Amino acid sequence: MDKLQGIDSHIVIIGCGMSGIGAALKLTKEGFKNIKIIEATGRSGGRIKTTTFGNVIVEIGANWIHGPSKANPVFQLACEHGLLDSQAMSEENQALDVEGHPSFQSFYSSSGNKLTPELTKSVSQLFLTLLGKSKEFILTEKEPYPSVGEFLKKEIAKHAVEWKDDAETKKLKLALLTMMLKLECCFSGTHSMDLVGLGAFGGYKTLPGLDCTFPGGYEGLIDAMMKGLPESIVSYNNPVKCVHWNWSFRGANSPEQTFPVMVECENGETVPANHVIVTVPLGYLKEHYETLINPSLPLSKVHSIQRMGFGTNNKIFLEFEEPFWEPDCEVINLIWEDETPLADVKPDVNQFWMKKIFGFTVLHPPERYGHVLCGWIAGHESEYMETLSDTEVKNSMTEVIRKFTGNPSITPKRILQSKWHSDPYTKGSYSYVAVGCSGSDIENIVQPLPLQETDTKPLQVLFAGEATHQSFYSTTHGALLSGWREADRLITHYTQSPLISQNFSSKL
Ligand code: 6YU
Repeated sequence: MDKLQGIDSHIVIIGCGMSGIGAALKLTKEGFKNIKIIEATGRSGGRIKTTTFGNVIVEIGANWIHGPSKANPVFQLACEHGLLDSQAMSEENQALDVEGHPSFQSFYSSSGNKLTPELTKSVSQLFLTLLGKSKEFILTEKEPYPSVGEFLKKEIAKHAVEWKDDAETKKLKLALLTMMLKLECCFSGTHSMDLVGLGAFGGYKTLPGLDCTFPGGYEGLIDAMMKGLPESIVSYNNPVKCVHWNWSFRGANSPEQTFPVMVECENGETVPANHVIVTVPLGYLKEHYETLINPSLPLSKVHSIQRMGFGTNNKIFLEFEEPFWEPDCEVINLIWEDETPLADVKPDVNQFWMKKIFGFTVLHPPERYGHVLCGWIAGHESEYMETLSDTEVKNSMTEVIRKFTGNPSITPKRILQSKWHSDPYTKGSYSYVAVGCSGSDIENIVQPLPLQETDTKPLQVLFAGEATHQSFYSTTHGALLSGWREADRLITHYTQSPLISQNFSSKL
């Protein structure tokens, strides 16, 4: 193989999200000429999706750059394109390290009271310490319990017996810890922390830098990246039905040429290729792996796709005439006083779905956003919410806010909810390492086809996307790095010289 041959090779990228665009850009910059992106929907960006809500811009999908600092390629690109404000780009912001965890802020309880900082500080500290401990099992390779949830609950129980507080305070502390577990479900994109594998939990790595947002919207980065690609490179509204590989297909325009892979679209179009990079979300892959790839995926890959977790985290935007929160408040946490992590109760999802909301983030600054809150809800309750109308959700939110503030007249003006689970090309929000999984499951999913590459059976189907990144899964930077990784794999395939994307920002 040589580089010239590579430049002429036909490469199809399935999916025009961060990973697919990242792969296409790297290959284009390296001189590859025949690249095509096939995207099921009518837009680029995938789970990066910015929209308007009244007069303001909101994010339906990815919200923050997690760990905006030098090692984060999304941060680097955003800086290069001038998409961040000066505070986000400052050295101080980049140096702050909160280990990926947002701060706990205002705590409203279901009896309409605010909890005191004395109470909330010690409980927050306990939770963060236990969470830190749960990430250490990756080092020992031993798990006292299969899941993060079970470990946290056992530790909470041990601490609770030592508390010297009165019964009411103890109850409030346990209710607070329940809220923190719900927040963690949103963070991990899972229904319950009982589903997240303890041993693998520490495999997710955080980067320094205080999480920041895009003042003009995350999609501004997608637009900027797309400008680096030829306009006709994407075929939109064109869902791929099947990737046929390990065969010999004739090219439509050059019948003398044969290709080992052929992409078949739902509309009947067929696209022959030398290589295909599959970047569809894990949620989609879980539902369609049996028909999406022909011949079928090897069992090692199938088992890992089945084992890995992919859950739902949704947002509910609410606009108000006036704020009911303090001007410096960033997060409003909701504490249901009757809840405890120590009771093993099966929640009634349909009736009490709204109790799964851990709280609301306040969109800052008010000069840009007005008075808008973003509620966060994960898991089955979140998926149930997607079946409700905006009016039904708005009514429930009004009830909850009135109950927690004790103010019977607060009414949101406008509402917008995300629906990631019902999205047929995503089927959820992002991946997590589930009970029984390890980093080797991610490695298995990454493995290109054929598993054993030979001269007669060269590299054909490659896999990228957030769920394929060992330490940054569930993030936009994980997605981008995975796209670069597979582009590098192809570049190396033709040049045989390892190209490592260390100096990525200067190349793109
Ligand atoms: C981040 C954040 N963030 C909130 C919410 C969501 C996500 N993420 P894409 O899906 O983008 O592209 C694939 C394309 O394929 C797509 O366009 C499809 O239409 C297409 N496709 C599918 N089937 C097809 C077919 N058959 N034919 C053709 N095309 C097809 N990430 O960095 N910051 O704040 C958030 C958040 C509500 C839904 C997020 C965040 C995740 C990112 O959005 C996501 O990873 C990337 O955009 C994915 O890009 P991609 O290219 O891989 O797929 C300890 C521990 C815990 C671990 N978790 C901690 C991290 C917390 C994660 N983040 C928090 C969540 C928020 C708020």
